[in-house]
Amino acid sequence: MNKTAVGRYMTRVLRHEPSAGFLEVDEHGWANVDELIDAIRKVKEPAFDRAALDDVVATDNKQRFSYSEDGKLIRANQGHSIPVDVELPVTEPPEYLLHGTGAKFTESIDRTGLDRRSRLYVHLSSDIETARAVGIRHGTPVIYRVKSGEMARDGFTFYRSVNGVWLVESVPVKYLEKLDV
Ligand code: HQG
Repeated sequence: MNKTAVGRYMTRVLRHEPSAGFLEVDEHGWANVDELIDAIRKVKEPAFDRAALDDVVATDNKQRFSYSEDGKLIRANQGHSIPVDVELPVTEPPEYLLHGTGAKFTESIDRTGLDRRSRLYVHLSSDIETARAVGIRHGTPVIYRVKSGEMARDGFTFYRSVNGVWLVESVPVKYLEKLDV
């Protein structure tokens, strides 16, 4: 089984385009496990089953997916573009967080700050390796340091996903500084 391809397909249908998996996703991001397995069988892996899905969920390198307590539903932990509320806990952030991006975006970011683009939130990380890896996806990486503590004191709400990604609706320019890395 090509786990990476299945995982990519799952992020696409669970975060962005449920119709591509003939699925419905509820207001909290949950989709029916059996329907997802059927979709993966049709589109990617004819022999896919629950054990294979358990394996994809358990071994995903960013722990992108969770089951409901009864195991009948599944959702992406974060990263959606469709409007869902995955009931993330509001969490007090550390004094600083990081955002990795591509050099091609910095002129715009320096003018307008970070905004959520096609996703529901701006994604932030707490370590430099992750920020760099996120940035490299967009070309030459650039890392911003975000004054998250000051933002929280100014009333911004931060959420922490189960896999350690920090989320916030936007980051105005005054809370950003480019790191020399
Ligand atoms: C940039 C992956 C111009 C922003 C990763 C980013 C992450 C602006 C890009 C997760 C801007 C959006 C999210 C502005 C923001 N002007 N560019 N005003 N504001 N941008 O992919 O943060 O594998 O939607 O800097 O690991 O790169 O999907 O966000 O470069 O955790 O689980 O617009 O996706 O995780 O790109 O990545 P993305 P991201 P998964």
